[in-house]
Amino acid sequence: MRIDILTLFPEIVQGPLNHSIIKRAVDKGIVEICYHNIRDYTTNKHNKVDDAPFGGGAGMVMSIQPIDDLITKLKSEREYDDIIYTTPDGETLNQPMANTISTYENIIILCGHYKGIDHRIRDMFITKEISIGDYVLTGGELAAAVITDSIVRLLPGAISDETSALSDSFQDNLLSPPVYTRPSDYKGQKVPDVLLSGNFKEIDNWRHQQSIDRTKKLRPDLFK
Ligand code: 6GU
Repeated sequence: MRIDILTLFPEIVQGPLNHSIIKRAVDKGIVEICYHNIRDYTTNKHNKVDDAPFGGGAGMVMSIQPIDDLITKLKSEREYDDIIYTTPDGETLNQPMANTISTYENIIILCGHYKGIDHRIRDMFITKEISIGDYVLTGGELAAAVITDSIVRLLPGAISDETSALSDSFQDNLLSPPVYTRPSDYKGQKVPDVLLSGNFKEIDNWRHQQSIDRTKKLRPDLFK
């Protein structure tokens, strides 16, 4: 898979993705993540990439020209399955969305910043608009990192234990059961006996019941 990320602040997106499982997936060649600085594409002689909104009002709007040139160049080089724009008014990211996007070959993620992008870019190019929740961030960069993380960890080979991604919270609309590791007794706080029993059928049953109980209690909206 190839992910092209278009942003005025590449460092913000790169930071969270340059560690752990996602970094390893990049190093193994499972995914290619290409960062593009929109400022490199402006034809403005002062390197400007934004301007005041027509009609007035506070804040700046990202200009159409550099984004148009960058997306047009990328589209001339390969076909994209989706061109995503990160925005608080998009569809809220969830696990089924991440699952679907993880099956794609090439995607673009365009990060909004300031007041957003000139709306004509959305009309011309954007095929999907994604928000990561009902709160406002300074820009779409952290959202792009979240979306990318949720996709890349699902790619075959990204997580060493193949079954691990499928048993995540949300994959079956159930939260994960509690987990423990050594020591089994820490200052008198003990791990549930069943996990030390060696009886794997009982352990499976216990974990499943814990998932159901925790989902009912913590996320009744997920429980159907
Ligand atoms: Cl995608 N962008 C911004 N700026 N804020 C957000 C968001 C995106 N998702 C939730 N809040």
